[in-house]
Amino acid sequence: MPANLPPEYFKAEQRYLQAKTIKERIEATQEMIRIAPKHKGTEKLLKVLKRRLAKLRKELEERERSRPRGGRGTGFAIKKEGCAQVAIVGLPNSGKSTLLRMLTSARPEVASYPFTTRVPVPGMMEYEDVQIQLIEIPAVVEGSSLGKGLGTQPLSVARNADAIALVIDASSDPQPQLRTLVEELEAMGVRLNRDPPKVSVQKRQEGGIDVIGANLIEGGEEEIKRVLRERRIHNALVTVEGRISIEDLEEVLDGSLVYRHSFVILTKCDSAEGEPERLGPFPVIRAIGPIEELKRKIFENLELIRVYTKRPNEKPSERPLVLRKGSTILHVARAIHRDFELKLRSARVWGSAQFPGQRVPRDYVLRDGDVVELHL
Ligand SMILES: Nc1nc2c(ncn2[C@@H]2O[C@H](COP(=O)(O)OP(=O)(O)OP(=O)(O)O)[C@@H](O)[C@H]2O)c(=O)[nH]1
Ligand SMILES: [Mg+2]
Repeated sequence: MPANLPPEYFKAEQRYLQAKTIKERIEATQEMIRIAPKHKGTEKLLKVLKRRLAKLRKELEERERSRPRGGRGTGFAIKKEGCAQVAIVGLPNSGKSTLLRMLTSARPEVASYPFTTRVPVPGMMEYEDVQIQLIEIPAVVEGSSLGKGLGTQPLSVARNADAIALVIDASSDPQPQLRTLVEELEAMGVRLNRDPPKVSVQKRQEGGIDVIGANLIEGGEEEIKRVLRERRIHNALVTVEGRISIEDLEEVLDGSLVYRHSFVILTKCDSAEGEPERLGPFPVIRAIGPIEELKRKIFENLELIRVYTKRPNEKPSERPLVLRKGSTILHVARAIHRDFELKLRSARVWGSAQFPGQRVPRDYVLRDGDVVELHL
């Protein structure tokens, strides 16, 4: 425990220990994070507190979701429509509403003062034959995850979305804007463009704790067992498939993290020059030029594909199945009906195949626009 924590920190800790409700525990933890000095010596402490915060928020979210109707929900969640829900997240005045107006028929107010948009605003982006739901999230500022600005609710809507568009104003330095957005989302347990740690934990009735691939985790088998026992897990099979840290394992066990695909949309490009192609791990789309082109880039960056199914000697379906990039014939079968996966004998593909109607194996990876005929 670092020795240089101020007395108020311990008072907040006391409040945490005596808290009776999740909300009180969240508030006390936020207070502890706010008070703790930020330097190398407190890095670990802050990490633990932030993880605790994310876990408490998840508990609260789950409790509110399971509450019967008429109870006081967050009142903020937005029903998913279309084939993907994309949250538009940015600092105040970054041009989120302007973007939403360009891409959808939603009409949020645009104004030059901050926090014009105060509740999430959904709109449907129609691109060729698909519909993508965009939601403008009320502005995020440094400390939103601790309740500053419009608080944590907007960020929890973003957490629920399928993908996140980070809106960056090109007329000022992109890096600090990006840092704030990523840090606030991280504090809410949202990891952007990162793969989940390659570890699985299967609880079981007996047999103690077995670990496969213990050498891939720092501290090895002993550390893994300690972390599991701390959480009262005494019987489990742990499979580690890639190099991970003990913190990764703790996060998997706490189940408080979500992993989301994300990209940057640069706004106000009219008043800036030489914007980058990428910002760190994020591809960059410039919000300039023909709208249809902008929609295409957004669709491409969602890493989705459209697949049209057909029956023998018939025309392909008009509405596509929308699947993740990398999906195979088997995913198509599964998306149509669970039975199809078992009954599938062969398949033919038009589009990406070497010749039209080529027979392909079940693990054939499809591309956007492919036509698929399944034979059962
Ligand atoms: N020059 C220029 N100004 C823009 C552009 N997009 C938005 N603006 C201006 O930036 C200001 C804020 O735009 P909004 O679209 O309301 O921004 P917002 O991110 O929704 O703002 P909040 O909802 O308050 O967080 C307005 O004065 C807009 O006219 C752009 O592409 N170029
Ligand atoms: Mg707005």
